[in-house]
Amino acid sequence: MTPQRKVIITCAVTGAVHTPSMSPHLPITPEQIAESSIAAAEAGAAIIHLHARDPVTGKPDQRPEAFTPFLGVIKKGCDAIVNLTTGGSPYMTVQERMQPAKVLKPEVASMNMGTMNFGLFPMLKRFKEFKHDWERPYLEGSKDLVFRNTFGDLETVLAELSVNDTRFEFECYDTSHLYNLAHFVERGLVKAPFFVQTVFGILGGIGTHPDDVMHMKRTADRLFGDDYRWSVLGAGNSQMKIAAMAAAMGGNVRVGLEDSLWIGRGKLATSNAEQVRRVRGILEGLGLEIATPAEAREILQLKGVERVAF
Ligand code: KMH
Ligand code: ZN
Repeated sequence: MTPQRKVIITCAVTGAVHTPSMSPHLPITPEQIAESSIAAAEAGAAIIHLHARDPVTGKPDQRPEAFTPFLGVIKKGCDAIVNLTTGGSPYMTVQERMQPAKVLKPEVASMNMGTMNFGLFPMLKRFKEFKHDWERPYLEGSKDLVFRNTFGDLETVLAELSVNDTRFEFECYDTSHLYNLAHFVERGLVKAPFFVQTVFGILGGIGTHPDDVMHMKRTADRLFGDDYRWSVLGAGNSQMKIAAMAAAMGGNVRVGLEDSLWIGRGKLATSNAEQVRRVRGILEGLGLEIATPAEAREILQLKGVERVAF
């Protein structure tokens, strides 16, 4: 990994892991998603990772039309890089999951690098009351859920999005996912510099121990050398610890309410911007500088905002 002079902060503003009853601060409507994204960008996030939800029920919605109402507002309101999910929710098909990025041609789209279990059900221990019918079965159902990302699926996503020069946030939840990525690099389907988001603390993926972080970094260093740019995402209460650890080793960081609802022990974050400000404080405390969107575009060699389709 080439250590960078500046650190890229990604903010994942709503996601599909948490449900509306878990926090009144989780952005749901297009207005809330747009407002929260712009505030996160103003706080220092260079990349905004986006999912969409039904404005009434808060259920993940992967129709491109669900994204367009907030994308225009975000584009007008800040110069942050928009990163669209192709993960959607683990309940959706890959074809469904790919549609927003295919139609809207963002600078960056996420890509989940392997089939895995994706256990959301442990959250039922903490959250017991739900406002919407879909929330409890959504969490319970994850016991028997397979988050499908076969080699065929990955090939399809790579092929169909690369034609638009969309680049990827390669989400790697375990060491095998790094090897899957290495396979596509070897076949010439992924070009340097590529952005590797190592994900810690999802039940079904690697844990959150410092040894886990080191192991993912060492493996990525060995497989990719200087060809990759490293970022980390710690789920739940590991978010800031993992960000600090990786930043101290030259990595980039991702925060946001998609990954954690918290800002301290038992204390809900009141906004995405609050988490961005917190991680920014950690980074600056370590003597690191924050990358602007323009600098992040250069580091990741992105096509530029003028070439998106929204
Ligand atoms: N929710 C994160 C653990 C995606 O959108 O492609 C991973 C994620 C997946 O962001
Ligand atoms: Zn996501």
